[in-house]
Amino acid sequence: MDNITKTPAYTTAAADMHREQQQRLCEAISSDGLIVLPGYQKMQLQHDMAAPFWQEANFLWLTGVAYPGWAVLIDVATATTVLVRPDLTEVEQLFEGSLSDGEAMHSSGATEVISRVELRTRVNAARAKGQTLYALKPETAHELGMQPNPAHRQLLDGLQLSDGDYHDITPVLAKVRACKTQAELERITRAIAVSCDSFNVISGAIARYTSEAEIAADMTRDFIRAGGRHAYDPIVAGGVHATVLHYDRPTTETLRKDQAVLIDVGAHIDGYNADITRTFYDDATVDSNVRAAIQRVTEAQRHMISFIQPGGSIREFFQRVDDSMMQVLVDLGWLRSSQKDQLSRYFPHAIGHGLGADVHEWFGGYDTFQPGMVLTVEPGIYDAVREIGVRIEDDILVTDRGTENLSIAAELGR
Ligand SMILES: [Mn+2]
Repeated sequence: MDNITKTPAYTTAAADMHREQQQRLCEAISSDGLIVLPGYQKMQLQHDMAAPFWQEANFLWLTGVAYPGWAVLIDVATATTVLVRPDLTEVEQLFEGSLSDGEAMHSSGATEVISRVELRTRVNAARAKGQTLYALKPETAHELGMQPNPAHRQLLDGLQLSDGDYHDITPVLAKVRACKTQAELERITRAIAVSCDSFNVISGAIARYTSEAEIAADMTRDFIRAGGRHAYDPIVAGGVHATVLHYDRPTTETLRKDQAVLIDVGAHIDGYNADITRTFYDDATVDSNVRAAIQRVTEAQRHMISFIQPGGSIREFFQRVDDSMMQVLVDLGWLRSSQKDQLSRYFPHAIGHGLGADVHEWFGGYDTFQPGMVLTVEPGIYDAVREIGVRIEDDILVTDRGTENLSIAAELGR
C-alpha cells in the first residue's frame, strides 16, 4: 500500500473546469447560435445486460456528466449551459439509479436541467428565429468495423435536423480540446501518476510474476483502489503475444523467462486517461536478441521525444521518427538500409496520438505542436517469426519551452 502515491485532491473544482471548457468552445465558434450535443446511449452487451458505460468524450469534456442518455444545450453568445435529462422508466431507475438534476448542475456548471420535450421546444424556437444550430455530424462507418453509438443520429432525428440544418463543429471541438487547461492537466497527471505507481510495482518484481493474468490483475486492483478503471482493456502480452498490437486476453500460461512481457496499460480517473507501455524482461534469463531489441527501441524513443518542440512541424516529427525507426531496424539486422519501403512491416502503427478525455485524440488540425498538447510517443517493432514485440510509450506534454515527459516515473525496468 505504501508504495502507492497519495496525490492531492484537485485544486480546480469540476464545475469551474467544465465552465472554462464551455466558454473556450463558445469563443472558438465565430458566430452566435445554439450548440446541441448528446452524451452516449447505454448499449446492450447481452440480452438484459448493459455494456460497461463510457461517456462520449466531447460531452464528457463539456459537462463531466458520465451517465447515459443526457444531452447539453449551450447558447454561444452567453455561454449559458443547460443540461437535458434522459426520460428514464421506473424499471431503469430501480436497477441503475440516476443522476439528480442538482448533482448534474453541481458538476457541470449548468444553470438549468430540462426535459427532452423542452429541448425540442427550444430548438424549434431557435430555428424559427433563424438562429444557427451547431452539432456533431454522426459517424456512419468505422475502419475497424465497429457500429457507431446511435446517440448522435437519434438526437438529430428526434429534433428533425438533417445535414443542411446545422453546422458540424467536429473540427472546432477537436481543435479546442487539443490544448489542455491547467485543470485538465491536473487530472491527466493524476491518471498517469496512478498508472506509473502500478507499473513500478510490477517492474520491481517482474521475475516473480509467472503469468500475464497475474500482472493484469494487480494493475486492475491498483486502478480500482485509486477510484479509477482501465482506460482501455489492459494489454499484458508475453513473448509472441506482443506482436498482436491490441492483444487483450491475458492468460494464466507460464511466461517464458527468455522472453519479454509487453504491458500497455493506463488508468482512467475522473474523465481523463493515461496510456503507457513498457516492455519488461528478467535480465538474468532473457534472450540476447530480445534484450537488444528493447534497448534499441528505448534509446530511439528517448531521442524522438527530443524532436518535439512548441511550434515545431508535426509532419517533420513523423518524418524524423520514420528515419529513426529505420535505423533501429537496420542496427538490429531486421532490415537493410535499402529497404525503407518495408518499414511498416515491423513498425505498422502511428508513432502516437493526442491524449485527454479520449485515449486517442487528434492533434486538432494543427500543423505544429502547441503548448498544452499532450501526446503519446510510442515506437514499437513486432515480428511474429522472431517472437519479439517491443513497444515503449510515454505521455508527453508540450510546454512553452519544450516538453515534459509526464510518465517518466514509470521506470523502464528490466
Ligand atoms: Mn497509445
